Amino acid sequence: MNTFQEKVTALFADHETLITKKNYPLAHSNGIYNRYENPIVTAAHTPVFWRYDLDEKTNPYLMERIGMNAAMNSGAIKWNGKYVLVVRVEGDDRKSFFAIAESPNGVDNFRFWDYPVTMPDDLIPATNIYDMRLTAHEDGWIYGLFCAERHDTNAPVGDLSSATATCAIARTKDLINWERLPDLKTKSQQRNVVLHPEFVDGKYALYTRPQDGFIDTGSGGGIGWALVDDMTNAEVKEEKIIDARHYHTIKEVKNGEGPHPIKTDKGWLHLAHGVRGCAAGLRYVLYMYMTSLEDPTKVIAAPGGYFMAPEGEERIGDVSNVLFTNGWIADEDGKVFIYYASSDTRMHVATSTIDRLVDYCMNTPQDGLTTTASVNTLKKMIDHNIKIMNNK
Ligand code: M1P
Repeated sequence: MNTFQEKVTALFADHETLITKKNYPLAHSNGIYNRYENPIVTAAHTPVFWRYDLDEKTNPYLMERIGMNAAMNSGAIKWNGKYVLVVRVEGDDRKSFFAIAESPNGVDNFRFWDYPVTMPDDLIPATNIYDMRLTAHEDGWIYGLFCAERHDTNAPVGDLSSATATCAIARTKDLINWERLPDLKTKSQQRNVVLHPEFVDGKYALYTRPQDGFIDTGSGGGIGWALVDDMTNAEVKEEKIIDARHYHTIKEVKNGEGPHPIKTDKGWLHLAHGVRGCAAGLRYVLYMYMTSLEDPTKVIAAPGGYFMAPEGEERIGDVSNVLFTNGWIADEDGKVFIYYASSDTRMHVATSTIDRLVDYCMNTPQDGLTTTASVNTLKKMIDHNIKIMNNK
């Protein structure tokens, strides 16, 4: 029989083995990006001392006292030379909180900081907060925009499920001390709101996602755009849809901006999620688009279909059939680390380059919105390729 101390030592050793496991790109790639063998952050990556009381007097059976259920939808930023994720950790109690995990290389060895983020409350405290998008804005602050969820006070008595979604705003200079600013004022509910990294016409620019209800976007037509004067009292007065939803596409039911777009010499590169309904429920996939440098509200490239969809183990989890992203990092050399969560359960990375992603956006055929259009697009490529194959 192992002693208490031996069991503690084994727990730490197993944890260390897990978080230091090397991660390699999968052999197969579609030429656009590389997936990796292992998830990069999971609930099991959270420190042992978050989950176990290590005192034999108060925990003689060495039981897990505070269970962690998931490590998912993470904001990302390169910080002091490290690849840093603001992970949405969800406890067994269904409450999400933010915690920072950093890696020296962006693909493995993600290690959580000792303490989770202490996020100050807004005037009306939220029940749950999640899905932070990080923006190092040209004003010098790092902003974190995230969803604040509260019980809907207008719900009928006994309805303990209806909730409201609001965009919460905080800012920091060191990722440790966060200043909470008032929640975004808008006419509708909002989730997936993202701050553009540059001023536009001297104002802060937001990607929004107006929604009629907590789940249903309803009349909210897609990803919106709004200019606000001041992030310390942000209010959306006018909002226009820049990336609309369409019938029978991967973003028929809803869509939402992922991380803030990356600036390239060809335009702003966007990563987003699109949702459609099917007999198995909602299916979340990732897609891309580009907007103009001169007018960031103008879409200049819209590759048809999805960029990434759940595969293998990614398909299964707390909310199955979901890929979601709210973080990516572009290195100086053009390498891009795409951080995505699968099925509201675990975090993964895929790597690509700015050049490849721009090529993907500019040269993938658009969705023609009908079968006839899709078949015509396919036939064009076949004609072209048959000519090439015959000339060999
Ligand atoms: O469960 C899938 C996702 O559902 C929501 O995304 P959206 O607002 O687009 O519907 C969010 O709750 C997100 O956290 C979650 O991953």
